[in-house]
Amino acid sequence: MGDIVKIAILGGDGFCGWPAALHLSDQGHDVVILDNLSRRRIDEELGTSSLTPIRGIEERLSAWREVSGKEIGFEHLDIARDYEGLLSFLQRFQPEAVVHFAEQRAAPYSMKSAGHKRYTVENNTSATHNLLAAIVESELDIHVVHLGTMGVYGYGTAGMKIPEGYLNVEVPTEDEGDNISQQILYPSNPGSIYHMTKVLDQHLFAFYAKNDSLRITDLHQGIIWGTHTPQTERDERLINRFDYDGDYGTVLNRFLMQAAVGYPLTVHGTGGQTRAFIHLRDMVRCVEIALENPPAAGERVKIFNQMTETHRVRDLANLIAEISGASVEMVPNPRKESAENDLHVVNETFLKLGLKPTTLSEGLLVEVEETARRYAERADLSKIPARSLWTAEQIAGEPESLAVESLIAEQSVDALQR
Ligand code: NAD
Ligand code: USQ
Repeated sequence: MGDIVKIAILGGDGFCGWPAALHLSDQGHDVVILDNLSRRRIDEELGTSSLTPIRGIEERLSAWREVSGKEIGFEHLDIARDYEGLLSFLQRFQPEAVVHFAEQRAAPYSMKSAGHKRYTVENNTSATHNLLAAIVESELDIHVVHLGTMGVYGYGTAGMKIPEGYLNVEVPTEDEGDNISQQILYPSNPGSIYHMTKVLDQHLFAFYAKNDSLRITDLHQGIIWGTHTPQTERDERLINRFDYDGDYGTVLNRFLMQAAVGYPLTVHGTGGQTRAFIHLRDMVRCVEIALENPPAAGERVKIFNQMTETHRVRDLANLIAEISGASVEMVPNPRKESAENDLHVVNETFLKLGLKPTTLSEGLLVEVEETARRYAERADLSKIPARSLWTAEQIAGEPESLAVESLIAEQSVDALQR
């Protein structure tokens, strides 16, 4: 982006939002973070914390000021529950763009109990809907860039590459030979309540783009790996979060952390699940590219597949075991998901717009593992196993201790909502 742009980062204290805010500020944009710090409270609820020693938001911001000479604003605001606060912020700051990261993003957390399901649906859909309604009420022209997920599609191929959001279909009419061609949203097939909220988001976006001509880009992102960006590395006080626990840790970073602390790599089921991945550094670059290429008013929602490569879980485990000497353990899959799947995805838009993918390399894997080793003494190994079970049958088959854990979890999420 050539010009200085006013950008609000919703969820800018999180794993993706923080490095994205630093990257955009580094480029000279006027950045304000909105966050209710719920992710930090969820760490308390789960009795876990980032492996890396993340600083409080105020210390983060003053460190950035000191290191870069640049100012990032901060508003402590709950986007899902404080509509008036959000509207008044938009009217005051008048951003040209909003990047929306502010949702509960862990599939296992969303499946822990009825309370966690309800919290995730209410938080995520209200956050998204409040934003859209507030933009309309403010009468401002704001480009919304939302972080969605590859998981809205499910992880099948249906014999074709998964397109970027829309599927061409031919509908037979009653007149023989007279078919109608149209594009529809690719059929959704979410695998968790969390992923399901991103499906609901898609429909909210489609409605507001059609009805109010809002300009919206939805980034269907794969699993992030890596932990640093050039900005977060500039000072230890700017360090990014590193989730490794069974609810929030994602597979590749978890395996690298497990290798670093000498814990067997926890492959769920057969490890035949194929998933899409993208490095954290490419994520911030993709957000920048999306901001530079907004849809026109009246155009339908732009959907980009934000991923650079696909890998099978057991192949990742074997690769990391080879590099690090870690052992691999096949554990019963706590989720309800296909034992094996192939995944082929179109990701041409970002490549055409200049993304140079940072693909999996031994050097980068070792870099993450070294970060994990540096902070290994902060790890609580009892938090590594994934304990969130997807179905009543799985829960019925578990020892009583886990059922009690689920009850305690239900009570603590109630406390979070209050
Ligand atoms: P995160 O949990 O680290 O960050 C989310 C941030 O949003 C947190 O700081 C949290 O406090 C804030 N937040 C949540 N609800 C809020 C509310 N109601 N009001 C204000 N702030 C709120 O998650 P992340 O890994 O940074 O993910 C960011 C986004 O990217 C999510 O929407 C997620 O679905 C998407 N995404 C993440 C990944 C990944 O691998 N991490 C992959 C694909 C998509
Ligand atoms: N898995 C293991 N062992 C582990 C952890 C995970 O085998 O120790 C497996 C899971 O069973 C699953 C796969 O690895 O098959 C991916 O799990 P994950 O926790 O890395 O990713 P997921 O739950 O899909 O969620 C993450 C982010 C979410 C984002 C999504 C992108 O938390 O916010 O939307 O990745 S995607 O997967 O493309 O839908």
